[in-house]
Amino acid sequence: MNWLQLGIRNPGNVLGFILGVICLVMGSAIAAADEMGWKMPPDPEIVNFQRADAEVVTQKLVAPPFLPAHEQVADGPPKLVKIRMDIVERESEIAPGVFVWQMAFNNSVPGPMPVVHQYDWVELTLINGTSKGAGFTLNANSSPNVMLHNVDFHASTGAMGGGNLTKILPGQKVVLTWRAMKSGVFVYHCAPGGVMVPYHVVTGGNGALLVLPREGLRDGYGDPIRYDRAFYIGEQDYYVPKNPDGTWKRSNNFADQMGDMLKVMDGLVPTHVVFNGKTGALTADIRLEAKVGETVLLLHSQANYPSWPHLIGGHGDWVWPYGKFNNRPDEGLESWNVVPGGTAAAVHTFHQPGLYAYLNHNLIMAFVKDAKAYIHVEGEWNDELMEQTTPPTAIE
Ligand SMILES: [Cu+2]
Repeated sequence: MNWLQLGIRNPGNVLGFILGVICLVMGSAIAAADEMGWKMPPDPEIVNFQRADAEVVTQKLVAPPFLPAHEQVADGPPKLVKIRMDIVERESEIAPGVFVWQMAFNNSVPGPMPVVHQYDWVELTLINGTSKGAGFTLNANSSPNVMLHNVDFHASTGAMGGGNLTKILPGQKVVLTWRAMKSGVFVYHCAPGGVMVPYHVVTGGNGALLVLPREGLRDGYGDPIRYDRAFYIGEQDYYVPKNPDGTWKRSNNFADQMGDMLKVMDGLVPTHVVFNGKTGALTADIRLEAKVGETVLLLHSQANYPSWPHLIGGHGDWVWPYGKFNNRPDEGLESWNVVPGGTAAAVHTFHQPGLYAYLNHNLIMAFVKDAKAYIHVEGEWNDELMEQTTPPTAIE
């Protein structure tokens, strides 16, 4: 007896069978569309595009928390993006009365965030010192550089992330060209070798680079995400030595500071943890703003220590906990991870006006130290989302 004969004897069976087959086909079709629609297979024409054919553009880097002007979706085939970073050794007051000799890419801690698209090339000119056209003014108390520096790009592919190919002495420059094969936000940092690696990193020698997918960001359904603003938060742990009388120790230059700082680093407990180089950088010095209805992309890096970001009063609507956009983002998170030597990316669309704090939800890091930023949001309050339906009154 075949299924047709079975159906003739019992028409209900045939209907059930056909419905079952339709459901099975539709179910697998939906699953296939879902998978194909989310993971974008690389386009061989783009992957095999040659560097010699790439349009050459120069990107003017800016100091964080801001990003250089950029397209969210790549226009045309891969480009070669020229950037320049000057390394500055400088003394900076990271908290009232607390001074650290920093190594700062482009005179900024964290260093600037270059923005490229996946499969673009980055052509970096790295300068140990400052020369004409640097685009920034040095601190009054900066002195000429005394140490060797370089850069290791976590976004790059090749030995030491380019660290061996970029080692330069004070007064030297070098050019490194590499291709951005992975999308995401990636740490870069100075890595001269041995204990110099953590020393240069915890004195500010780090930043992050954004590699956008060519088609732009996608949410968990595969639909495009377009942000109205993007902020780069670079979290920094410091290990400042003290004098015998308990006051913070101050040194003469970047080399002179190292011995005592390494002893504090050996204890693994930071004396200071801040966003963007110094206490109050993103709560007082720089005012971050947004409007109700705007989507904000928050990019967070920590080159040496874990962090656990949280947006008070909002959420990570979509979060890439490792900051890598070819992984489907998590939805509606309250707090998430930044691993040492890593990043996280999150988007939030603001629905209410007010003051929002984006902070490390290890609250000691946020409030005893200063790992926090404020975002001032303007717009109309929505009572449906929140309302004080009874004001404070005396207990009866
Ligand atoms: Cu260095």
